[in-house]
Amino acid sequence: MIDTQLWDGEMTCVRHDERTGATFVIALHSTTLGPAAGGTRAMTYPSVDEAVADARRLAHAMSLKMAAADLPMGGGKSVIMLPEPRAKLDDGQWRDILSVHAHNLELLNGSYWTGPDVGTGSGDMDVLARVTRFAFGRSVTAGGPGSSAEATAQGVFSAIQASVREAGESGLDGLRVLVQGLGAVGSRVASLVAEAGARLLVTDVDEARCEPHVAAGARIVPADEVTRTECDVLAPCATGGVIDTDIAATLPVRVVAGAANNILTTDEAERVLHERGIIVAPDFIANGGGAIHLVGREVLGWSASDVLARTALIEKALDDVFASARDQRISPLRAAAARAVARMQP
Ligand code: NAD
Ligand code: PPY
Repeated sequence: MIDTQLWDGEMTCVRHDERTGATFVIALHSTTLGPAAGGTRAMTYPSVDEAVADARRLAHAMSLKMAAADLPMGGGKSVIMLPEPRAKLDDGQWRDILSVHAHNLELLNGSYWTGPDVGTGSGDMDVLARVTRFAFGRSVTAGGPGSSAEATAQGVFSAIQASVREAGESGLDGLRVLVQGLGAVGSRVASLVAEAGARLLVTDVDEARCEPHVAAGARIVPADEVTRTECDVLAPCATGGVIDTDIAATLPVRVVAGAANNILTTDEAERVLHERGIIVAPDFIANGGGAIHLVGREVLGWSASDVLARTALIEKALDDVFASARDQRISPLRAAAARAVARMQP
């Protein structure tokens, strides 16, 4: 049973496609600042309810992200609940799934624009864009701005720098930074923090992704020991939902700042971390570089260097959020959400 009570967003569309076996969920959280936008996540889920809940949580985060970055878009997200893991689908099945999704986008006629997310990439946006205009993030060869990973990683690095200063450090030199997930974003974040003098710890379920960093001096942490590993900064760059209330009570770190959306599972986890004096960079600000890249390049006509300049402002945005949280004696997450919501008023 889909819960209609516990979400303050505008609309959720759910479509099951018998032929491909995929279920499509498109959540439009807010269109106050502009058309809803947010990536398409394609993966398996235990149930449609969980796919809907994920789409709604992610769409909410997109509204906050757009408002926090001062971008003229609202928040939305698509989830494609796959019949089997992506790696088990053949190219034909995947093309059919994308073709249904392109039709969904056409039906929404610009109220929602998509882009890449977990399980989709620039090449998939190229496929969608053959049918619909409402896809951001096509590859450079297809005339698009290409991957947002570089901008996201730069923004996360800025967020880590602001957060360690808030924790009383002058910089990253000598600090232990654990990067969880060494994909498109995490591998770049790992390189940036290592270049800044941090002692790098890395983990990925795919151990081969750790190898280049280990060769450059990083230490591997087993994937299931991440939240028990003592370090100065934990940078979750794999999936969300890393820190629940129990983990928050014991997490042996000083700072949490990463790329994943919705790193904390509950408000209670946030309260516990705040009470313990752990600095948490709101993820909808820390990972805003991707949205700045996509909306900046595709809607606002920015160059790559405009995008980098805007992404660098994430550091100042977080300085302001931390200062306002201190003044009001609330957590940075609450201070950041209050600012974003204030910007979202019609
Ligand atoms: P990616 O798929 O390229 O990389 C994810 C990596 O995490 C992979 O190497 C995977 O093996 C690893 N991983 C998955 N589960 C893990 C686990 N439990 N423990 C350790 N490693 C695990 O994804 P990405 O583009 O690098 O994005 C990383 C995160 O940042 C995602 O949560 C994404 O939603 C978020 N994000 C990305 C962007 C962007 O521009 N790419 C923008 C905003 C937010
Ligand atoms: C995200 O940043 O979490 C995304 O979903 C990427 C995105 C950003 C803006 C428009 C479309 C996709």
